[in-house]
Amino acid sequence: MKGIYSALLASFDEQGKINEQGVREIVRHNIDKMMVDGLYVGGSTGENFMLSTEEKKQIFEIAKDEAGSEVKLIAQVGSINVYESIDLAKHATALGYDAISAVTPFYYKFSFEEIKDYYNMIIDSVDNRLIIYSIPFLTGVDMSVEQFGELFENPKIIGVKFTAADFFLLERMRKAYPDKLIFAGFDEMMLSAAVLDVDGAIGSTFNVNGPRARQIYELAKAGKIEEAREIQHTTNDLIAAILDNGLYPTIKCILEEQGVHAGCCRKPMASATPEARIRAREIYKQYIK
Ligand code: NGF
Repeated sequence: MKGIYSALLASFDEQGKINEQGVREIVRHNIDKMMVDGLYVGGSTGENFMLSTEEKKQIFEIAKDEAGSEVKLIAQVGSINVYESIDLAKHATALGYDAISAVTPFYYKFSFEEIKDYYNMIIDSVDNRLIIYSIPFLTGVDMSVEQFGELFENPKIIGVKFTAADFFLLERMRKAYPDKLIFAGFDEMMLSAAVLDVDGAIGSTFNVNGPRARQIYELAKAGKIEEAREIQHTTNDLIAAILDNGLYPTIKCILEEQGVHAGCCRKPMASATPEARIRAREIYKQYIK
């Protein structure tokens, strides 16, 4: 399961309906052009938390149907409705997903015991493996190295997608759990995470910057830090420009520039304005074309 995974974007039409052909094109672009090792389906980048259960299942189905066994597939099934998560976990497992992942339950201030119960309920319902999705800046859920350790006591919980800038915690986790998979979640910090020996990375910008992401990761693993740093600098010029212009709408516009029908965002998330589209074209020409 190690390697570079694109956090898969979803494609919607102007009415907010899933554009199946667009999703298929995004999958193909990631496999054929970005050359990623896998896809993380139904994450933040997939605008998952704004979708109905049936729509989440549809995205899992389309991605699996298009990707087949060409790359590894991880289905993000987390929800504060744990019964929905279980339903999604069963669906993704039946489709043949290589692993499931679940964001820490959010909105309410759940205790650690409740969070642990949530993870065990989800993974114990399926014959599959689970990767914890930790993204404290969006969920407000911070866990300690010991708490991760308690979750890892379930052997079916095989790792974590670590979207945080806490490199002290990351280093402690790496040392404490050498056999668990740790995926870096912030693309702009990939070099630092790779130096700490993560097992891979999962990111939104890999949908348009996959080859550079792989270079950074592989150079860092080979100890070629200066070369990796140069590519991280260029990558971060790109990421800074994308963030400044609107993260997901800009990545979608950059894909559209390449003939991939990435479409609109799902409301209440706004799609790119005409000005943002023009800026996205400039970003594409400057950093990617
Ligand atoms: O989009 C976010 C939200 N984070 C992604 C990634 O961690 C999320 C990250 O690639 C993800 O993998 C998913 O669930 O879809 C950033 O977009 C990127 O580093 C730019 O900040 O924070």
